[in-house]
Amino acid sequence: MMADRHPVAVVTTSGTAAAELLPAVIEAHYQSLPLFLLTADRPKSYRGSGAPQAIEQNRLFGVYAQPLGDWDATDDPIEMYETRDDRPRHLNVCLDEPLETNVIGVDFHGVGLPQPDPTMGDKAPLSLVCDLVLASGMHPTDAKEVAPLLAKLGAPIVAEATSNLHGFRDLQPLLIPGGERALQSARPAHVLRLGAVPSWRWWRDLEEQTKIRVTNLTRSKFSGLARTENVETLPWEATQGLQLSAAGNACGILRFEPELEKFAPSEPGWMRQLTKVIPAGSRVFLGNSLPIREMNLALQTTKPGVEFFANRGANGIDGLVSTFLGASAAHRGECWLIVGDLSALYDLAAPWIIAQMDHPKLRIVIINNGGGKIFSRVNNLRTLSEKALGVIENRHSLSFEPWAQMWGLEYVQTDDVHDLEDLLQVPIVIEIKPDALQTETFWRDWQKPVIRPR
Ligand SMILES: Cc1ncc(C[n+]2csc(CCOP(=O)(O)OP(=O)(O)O)c2C)c(N)n1
Repeated sequence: MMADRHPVAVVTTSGTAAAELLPAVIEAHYQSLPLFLLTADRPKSYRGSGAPQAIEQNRLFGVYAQPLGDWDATDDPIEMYETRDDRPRHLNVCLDEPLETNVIGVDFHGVGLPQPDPTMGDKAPLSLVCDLVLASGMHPTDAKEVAPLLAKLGAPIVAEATSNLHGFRDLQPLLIPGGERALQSARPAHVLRLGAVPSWRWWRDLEEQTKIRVTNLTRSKFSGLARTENVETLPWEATQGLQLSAAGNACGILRFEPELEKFAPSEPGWMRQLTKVIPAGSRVFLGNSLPIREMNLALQTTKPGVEFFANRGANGIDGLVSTFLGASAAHRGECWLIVGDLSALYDLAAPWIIAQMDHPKLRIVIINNGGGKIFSRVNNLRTLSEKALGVIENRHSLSFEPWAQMWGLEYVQTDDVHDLEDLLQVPIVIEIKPDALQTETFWRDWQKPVIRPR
């Protein structure tokens, strides 16, 4: 579903099995993905009686899924219709004994791809004058569609890895490295944001910068900003016929090339090293939390056909290994997950499906820094005692080797990226323990104050 934007049904038994879907539904809601939830339920007459596995399932997902019905055999058959809704939908089906398997209750044949908004074609082509492009969370096909427009525009682009723009040669001179640091010096008048809501702090601070005009072109309906003044949000279809022109020069943005070769064993250094060994045609799923930020910093260019995905709808650290496996299922090239240790620990049961997947090229890379190290970067927490910080980070010294063994997966722990070239054609868990001191030093140097352009 995430990989091709086709509707996908997830089918559950009743009770808390249905409730388990909530985090995934929330994520799909914020990513505007057509997840179809089909929950089996006990007979309606059991409700409120305390019968096993009988909970209040109708409209269980609240605002996060469009309710399609609370169906039972006394209702008319339901016919699914083509839809252009990019959102989760929920159908609850109550079943009673005797179970008749030949009764037609729901016909799913009509469920197709979300259709573009037909009214968009009637709209006049949109012209925008902007001087900075921010891009994140774009499906590779969307990135391909918009890349020629951006090349023609010639405005600087600050792009997260999931923008999938780094593989386009024409865009190389426009892609500004340095992420947050480069953005600190930017003085744009009009920002064009493409795709998902960016994770940069600079974006959050735009909230106060009401003079800076923001145009969002996104498949989700979220503007990503609470302010409404000087902010417009347009559907992705508006890219059809879009005419872009650049305003003035490069809005004062500076290029900051992180010297990651000097800091190869640090966390961002490892991201740079990984981009060099991940082969062409790979699908990469970035897991929370620092791997996403650090890859955004480290990525310069990708080999042909490398695609990036991430769960940045609600930023949950749960279900990431499962999401990666789902996104990998239909991809025949190599599939790489790069995920934090705590995030991996939140989804330890995920590999059960690997045995059913028949996918020899799964690479699960765990960046094991001994806990949720994102919290050691939060300024407000720096004054806490080591003990309190240890609790917040959930510090640990666990190894993922027994986990790999439990699921019958190959395992390697390495501090040499060359070990990751030409990996065996079997699913493998790769544990990397970045150098903590080098990581600290890199961030200290990197965060030195920016010299503003005159
Ligand atoms: C389900 C859920 N619980 C808690 C959080 C809060 N949270 C955000 S990042 C993080 C730590 C992640 O640690 P890890 O995966 O090891 O990544 P690192 O910060 O070390 O890169 C936590 C607990 C969340 N986002 N989602």
